[in-house]
Amino acid sequence: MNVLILTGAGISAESGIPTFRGPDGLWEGHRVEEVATPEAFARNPELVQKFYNLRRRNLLSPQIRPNAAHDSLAAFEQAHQGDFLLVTQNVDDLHKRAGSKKVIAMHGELLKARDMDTEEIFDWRDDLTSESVHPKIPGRLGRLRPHIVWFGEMPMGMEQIEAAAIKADVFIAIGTSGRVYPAAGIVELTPANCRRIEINLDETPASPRFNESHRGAATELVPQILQSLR
Ligand code: BV8
Repeated sequence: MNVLILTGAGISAESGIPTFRGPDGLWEGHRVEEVATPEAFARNPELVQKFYNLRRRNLLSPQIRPNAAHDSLAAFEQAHQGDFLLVTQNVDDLHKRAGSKKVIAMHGELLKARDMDTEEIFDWRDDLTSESVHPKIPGRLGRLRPHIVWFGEMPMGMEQIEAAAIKADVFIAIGTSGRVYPAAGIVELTPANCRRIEINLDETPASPRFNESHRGAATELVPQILQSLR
């Protein structure tokens, strides 16, 4: 049984990381679509770097930890015989910290930085500023950006994601509002006989595309539904 999982901000909400489009979905009065763009970064790099520096610091604070939904996905992958792929839209590292191995962070990773010219990618846990120095070239200053996929940029791993979608027997979308493409379109790529399951607190624009929509919190429903697949 080939299993494909797609997670969104809702799976990290109970770990204390705010979602994008909930009541607290604004950042300093900006919608994520306004700040997370190459244009915003070109126009006001300090504002965009600050947006990510604050989120990176928050992610690294001790009270932010994987929750039962992250943990149950890692345990399921460990025990699963067939193909398994976990695609996340989240830029936090909670799936990796929970022990998930086959993870594609299709919108990038908050704890990585990328050189804007050489495209080199580095682990990065500090603030990123215009003074940040290339880890291997001491004289190279201010050419580092967050390794994040902004609106208008191509998500990571799309070929691998599409290859997994077309042969999925089970597709589970967890804690995503189904508003951002191409992530929200992955469900459409799964075969007609694929069991499509949505786990979300609320109805979403994508709900009609699923065979089963389970309403409730990820920490409660994800362990239950994964258990039923064993
Ligand atoms: C691209 C990184 C083209 C930044 C993000 C059609 C096709 C293709 C593109 C488009 C299209 N139509 C429009 C577009 C453009 C755009 C787009 O989709 N715009 C939207 C707003 C309409 N897409 C893009 O720009 C993408 N790129 O298309 O490139 C291209 C083609 C060729 C060559 C070059 C380029 C890039 C999109 C990626 C943008 N980056 N993130 C950052 O994180 O700062 S997107 C951002 O939104 C986050 O990654 C986030 O993950 C993502 C989606 O949000 P969700 O994860 O779903 O979170 P949300 O808050 O919305 O919802 C949370 C859900 O959880 C809710 O439903 C809630 O009910 C639920 N929940 C809450 N608590 C719980 C819970 N559920 C269970 N338990 C709980 N406890």
